[in-house]
Amino acid sequence: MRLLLTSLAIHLIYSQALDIIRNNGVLQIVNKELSPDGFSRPTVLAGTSAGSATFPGPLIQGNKGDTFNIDVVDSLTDTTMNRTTSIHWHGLFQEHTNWADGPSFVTQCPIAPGNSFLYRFAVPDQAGTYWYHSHLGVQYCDGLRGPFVVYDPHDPQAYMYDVDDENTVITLADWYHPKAFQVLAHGAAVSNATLINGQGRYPGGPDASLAVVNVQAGKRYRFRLISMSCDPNYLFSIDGHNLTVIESDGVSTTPVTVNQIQIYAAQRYSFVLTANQPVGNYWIRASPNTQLAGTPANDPFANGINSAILRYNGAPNADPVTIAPSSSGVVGITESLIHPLQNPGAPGSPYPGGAHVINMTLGFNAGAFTINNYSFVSPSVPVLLQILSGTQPAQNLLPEGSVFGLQKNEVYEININGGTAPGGPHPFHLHGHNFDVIKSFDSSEYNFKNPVRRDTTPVAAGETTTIRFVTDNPGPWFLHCHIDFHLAAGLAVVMAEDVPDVKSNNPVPLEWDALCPIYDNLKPDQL
Ligand SMILES: [Cu+2]
Repeated sequence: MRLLLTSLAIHLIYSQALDIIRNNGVLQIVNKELSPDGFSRPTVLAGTSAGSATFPGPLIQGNKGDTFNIDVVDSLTDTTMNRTTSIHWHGLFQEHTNWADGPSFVTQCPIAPGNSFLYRFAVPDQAGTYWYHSHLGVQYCDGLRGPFVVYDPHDPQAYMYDVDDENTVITLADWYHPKAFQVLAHGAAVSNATLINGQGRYPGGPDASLAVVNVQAGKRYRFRLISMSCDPNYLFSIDGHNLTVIESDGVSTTPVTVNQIQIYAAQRYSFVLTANQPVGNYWIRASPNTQLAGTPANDPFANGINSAILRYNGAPNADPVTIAPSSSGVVGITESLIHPLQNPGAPGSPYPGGAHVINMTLGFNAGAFTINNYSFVSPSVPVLLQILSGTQPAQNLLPEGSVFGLQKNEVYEININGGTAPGGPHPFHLHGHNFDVIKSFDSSEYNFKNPVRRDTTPVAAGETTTIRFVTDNPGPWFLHCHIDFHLAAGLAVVMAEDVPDVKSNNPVPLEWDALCPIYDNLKPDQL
């Protein structure tokens, strides 16, 4: 009996298997006390059932070509945080289902507590690493974030790896001890802990257990690295191992081998790691650009902070004693090194301005971020509902100054200059599309031939980032900084794409029509 209990306890401690939703399932959104770093706090979480809600949320998975049915059930009760919610499926195009994209007040009214909403969408032509998160206020910083992987049964790079499953997903997240609205009110955010696969430690805190990623010597692993960050970017590395990048944000890339990956909020990379080192334990490191509150000077990894463990089968159950590559030995990834494996090349003509040009400049004024001098404030009627109700042309859509009308089947070139906005680089994310980054934030070179193709790219102060995409997906699509505290402070616009065809292209379900009337009748303590 004693033996049985011991093995059970070990199982409970070391079993970190993610809950999995295969294509169809329920996502229960609940409040729960959680102490992933040894500090207990109230959170907002997703689970396949109310009792099993976790951080991060369940892994949603399926194959290229599949349809997904995710029933989001709002069971939130904590009146000190938002009780309404909505979920965005980051990186998925939502062709013909703009209504299922998720951002509150852009494509839907929030889901009310005690209610549910079925997100139903197809993924006909995408495969790779994605994630989902709340798209209401700063709710995802309180915990509502999870991984979403679309597998390609005919992956052209399958020959490069042996293992690709739920155990090869690596999530990075910033974790805060105060609630997100308190962090937001404080101004510049400094996280308390870095969680890798939902586990971590904070400076001065207890020795909470760290995430362990298991490998077997000789095998090749496709790790899917997801930044679920609300703010910091991370320098990610695994001691003693090279990382061969083969995907950026759901786009297969020609392989490029590095030993460190700088990953910005909401970005994803797949990398192949060959377990070719002596059997042992190796530090996995994720150092945030803004160090954790209380981090010892010059040691961002003291006592296992910002760390997890890569453990070979047969290695002792012990902390690694490995050393990070010296700064001179770092081989990092930049966007100039990343090229799409299939159909490379930007749309439009191969010179700056060889497309419909839109210029945007970021700014900051009286505590709010601005784009071309307008700070985004959520309209009371979602942009999609405004369009379906007949509001045209695009310049009549609210919020005033924050909606850009785009004509259909054209190539657009967006120049985003970081201007004087503080807190950068700002990782800009466009919903409904991938884009080609013909000029990255950290380079003066243009690339029209094979630029990185992705859905989130940084914009730095005083520098211009230039992206291109084709307007083949009618709908209002959010374009915003993915530092969630900056989005909440107005760093966003809406691209109203092909407004005349939005209605016929995006038939909405009756349940979508019901969201706003229900939401508009909520009492203050239900919002
Ligand atoms: Cu930002």
